[in-house]
Amino acid sequence: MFKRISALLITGATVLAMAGCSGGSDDTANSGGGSGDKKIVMGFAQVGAESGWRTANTKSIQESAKEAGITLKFSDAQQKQENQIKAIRSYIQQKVDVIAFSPVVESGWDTVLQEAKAAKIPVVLTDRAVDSKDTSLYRTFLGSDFVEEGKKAGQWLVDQYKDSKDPVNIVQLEGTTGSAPANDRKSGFEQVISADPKFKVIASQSGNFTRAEGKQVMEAFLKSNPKIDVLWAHNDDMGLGAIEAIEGAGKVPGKDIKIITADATHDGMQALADGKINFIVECNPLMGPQLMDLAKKVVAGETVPQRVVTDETTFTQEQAKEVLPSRKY
Ligand code: GYE
Repeated sequence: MFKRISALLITGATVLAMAGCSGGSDDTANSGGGSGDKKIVMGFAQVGAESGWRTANTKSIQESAKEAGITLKFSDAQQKQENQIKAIRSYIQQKVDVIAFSPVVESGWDTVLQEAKAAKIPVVLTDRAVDSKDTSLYRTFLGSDFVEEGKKAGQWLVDQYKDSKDPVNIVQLEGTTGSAPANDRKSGFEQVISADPKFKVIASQSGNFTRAEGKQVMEAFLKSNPKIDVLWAHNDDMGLGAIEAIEGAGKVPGKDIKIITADATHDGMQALADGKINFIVECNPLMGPQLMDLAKKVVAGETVPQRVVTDETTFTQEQAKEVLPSRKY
């Protein structure tokens, strides 16, 4: 017993030291009294703090861990895969009961996932997927259907322009290169708009899911493309950054350039209600309670579904005005 505690303390110190160089970590550890019922320990490797969505997601995970009586070890990878891999390795060393993480990109996880499997620590993917062929490397994947989200964005556009024959020039702000939501939202959108050749994506570039980069890339789009009809931004934050760029160029967001985004965070919904965004595809970050539930089942050795899809909707400007006061993120 004492040996186990001191081993934990030592590895805990190593992790804190490591986290110091990789962007921070905090243990929301419950003191638990040191004996009695054994609390589940979860190591969670978060992507970063790049967007309003991510902030809400982190809060949901931290709060629901507390509510579920799960000890959470949390690290922020600052959008860098190598930091996430380091965090996962440290959770393996600490022999946590379950590892959960939201993979910043889809590829390159097989080695570390095999290490977790060899250590018999179950892994739950949350929010974003990996492209590993071997699905036994993780127990379940909880998150949205990003292809479906892209399709919803495309469908709104098709409906908007159904009576027009003129070309529609679209620019796209993509999420983090190589991430599941960027890959899938792009592909879902293209699948729908490609049915009609009047829709043309004239420029497409990553804004890394942040406001600052969304603004920067939109400024460049505006300089090199005199006629932009529509912006499809893979998240609200990039859309909000782009709005600043559009206003800076003397154009009216939502009118001169129609804007579609994904997430439906509070700031995004406010801009939608104000008429600066035209349509938002919801992506729900409040997956903490479901995650804790799955973690408990997985640790107890219960069977869980391989895939748990989050329920989501879409919002027009009118709908945003109605629901804004009751939104939780
Ligand atoms: O849309 C974006 C965030 O993975 C679904 O990541 C998530 C995305 C979300 O940075 O705002």
